[in-house]
Amino acid sequence: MGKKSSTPTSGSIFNPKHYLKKPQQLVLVIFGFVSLVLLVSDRQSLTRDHHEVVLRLNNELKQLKLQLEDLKVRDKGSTGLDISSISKDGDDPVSFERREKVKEAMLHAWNSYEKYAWGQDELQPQTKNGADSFGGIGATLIDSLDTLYIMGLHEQFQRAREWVAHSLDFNKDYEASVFETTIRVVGGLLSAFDLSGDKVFLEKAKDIADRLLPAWNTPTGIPYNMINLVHGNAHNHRWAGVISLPDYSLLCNLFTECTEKPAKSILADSGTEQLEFIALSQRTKDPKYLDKVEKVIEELRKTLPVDGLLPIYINPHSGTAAYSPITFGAMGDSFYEYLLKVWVQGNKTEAVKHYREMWETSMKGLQSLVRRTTPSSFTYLCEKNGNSFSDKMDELACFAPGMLALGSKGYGPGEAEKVLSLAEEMQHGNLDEVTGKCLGVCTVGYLALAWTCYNFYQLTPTKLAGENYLFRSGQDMNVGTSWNILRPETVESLFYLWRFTGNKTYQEWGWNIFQAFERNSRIETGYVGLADVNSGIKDNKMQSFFLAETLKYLYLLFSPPSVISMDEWVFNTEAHPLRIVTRDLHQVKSQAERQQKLPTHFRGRKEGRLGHV
Ligand code: DMJ
Repeated sequence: MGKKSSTPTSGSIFNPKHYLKKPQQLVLVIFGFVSLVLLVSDRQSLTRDHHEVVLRLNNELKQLKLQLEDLKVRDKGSTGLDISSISKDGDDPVSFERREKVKEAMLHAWNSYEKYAWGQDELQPQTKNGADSFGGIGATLIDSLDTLYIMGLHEQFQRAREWVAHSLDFNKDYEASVFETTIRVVGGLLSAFDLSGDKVFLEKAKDIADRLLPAWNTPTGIPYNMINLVHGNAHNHRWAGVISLPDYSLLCNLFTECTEKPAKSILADSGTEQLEFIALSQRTKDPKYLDKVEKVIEELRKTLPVDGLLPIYINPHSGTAAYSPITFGAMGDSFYEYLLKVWVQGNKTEAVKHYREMWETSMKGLQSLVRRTTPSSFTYLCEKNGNSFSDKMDELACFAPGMLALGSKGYGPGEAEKVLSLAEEMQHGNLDEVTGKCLGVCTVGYLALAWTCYNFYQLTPTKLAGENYLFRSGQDMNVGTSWNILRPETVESLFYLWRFTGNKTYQEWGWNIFQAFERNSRIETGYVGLADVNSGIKDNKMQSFFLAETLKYLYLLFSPPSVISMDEWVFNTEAHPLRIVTRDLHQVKSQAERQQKLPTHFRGRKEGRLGHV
């Protein structure tokens, strides 16, 4: 078969000579060509217009959904929560007496703050003055608002409210930590708003959040962790991720190259703003806060390994993790906590299902870090760096038993028990009902994290826990860093475990810890930490989280479960309760799109598992 010639013949319509003979046809061709050009360009501009309309409608739809969510919040909380009218079913005289003691401790802490450090960030009780360690934005005052409200300390709450309304000024030329400012200040103000219904708290929350927002303007959307509250220029802690030795800031001062290498974003600092910013979008009806923080999770989800564990340093320019430790302690902890809590905050719907999936994946990773001591078989969580493990656990990681208890509700029966038993103490052997101590024959020992955390306290002379513990074969555990700065994580977990199991042993443990704080940390002018839990030497700082968290969780540990019900509230990582607001399915489309891009180990998992939640 011969090929057709591709050269135009003189009669062909592609040969220009053809049109010399038939000019009418040339006119027709030109007319056709011009029409075609007009049609194509018209279609392009139609598509563009259409795209803009779709974008606008999508935005309006988002705003309407947020208005709907806001109406739900208003419906429940416009007049605030009347704490005094909450049913006290299940209360008992011992618990009543104990929570009154905790309330008295809060009053002592608060009165000292009012007297010596009013409006400043933290009280220094020994020197009887204040310190502005967060830029001078009243961190202790804001962190305390909801605790005062929940304890029914109305006059104190009212005085604090007046200060927020008339004296709180965020216009400070200060390099603030995005994480600390979010969890303490945005969270504290939003919680005060949810509890009281007073709009002044919402306005102030919006003011500070707007100042923090530029921190998320990075190539990946993973935020820088520091920002100037006036100028909005953001950057990372200069020591973060540039060296991987224990005392980062000290070493960075010694080695000048620290400043020259680009610092990384910290996992916990970047993944612990979701609850607050989602809540803010719901309450202001402005999606911009939610958009920023959800983008971070989308980004981290792309690189989440099969075991769900991410190293503590992430490059905000590429989204990739830098070689650095994996831990449930400092700098890792609340990233995992928020994966679960955003799912709870959204009322466990389809729209937030991916958070639960990521959390479940990382809980598999958590189980790979579980170790036991010898000879007493205390359960602990080790840390990991590449392929090597280090037998160290921070007291900070003691939030994990509480998180496991909260998350156990979303599992099917078999898995729920397994996860809860990792959190709880196991009643093997002959135990004292009140103290949980072995009464002679305890052949199996104790197998769970909460028991270990409680023993972080019980094993020291002051009965207060050190900052971290080291585990050596044959020696169980020893205090590593020996200070105690009034941290809340263990009592936080005891609170969750008591709420979810009803086992009063957790109240006893909490009471013992409270008494140790009273004995060691209470002085005439407030509460201080200990520089050393072995000698009992005191420091000079009353941390704002002592009022926000430690005392609040202790108070709730001795209150009936109806006070801040877990069905209606979710606590941020600074113990500020935020109302649960059902997330609608408006995000399902983008979620489905995201699903396409996911590694296969995430696809098609657990369909239906969330069905029985
Ligand atoms: C608090 O600010 C928060 O609980 C945070 O998640 C961890 N550190 C302190 C308390 O120890």
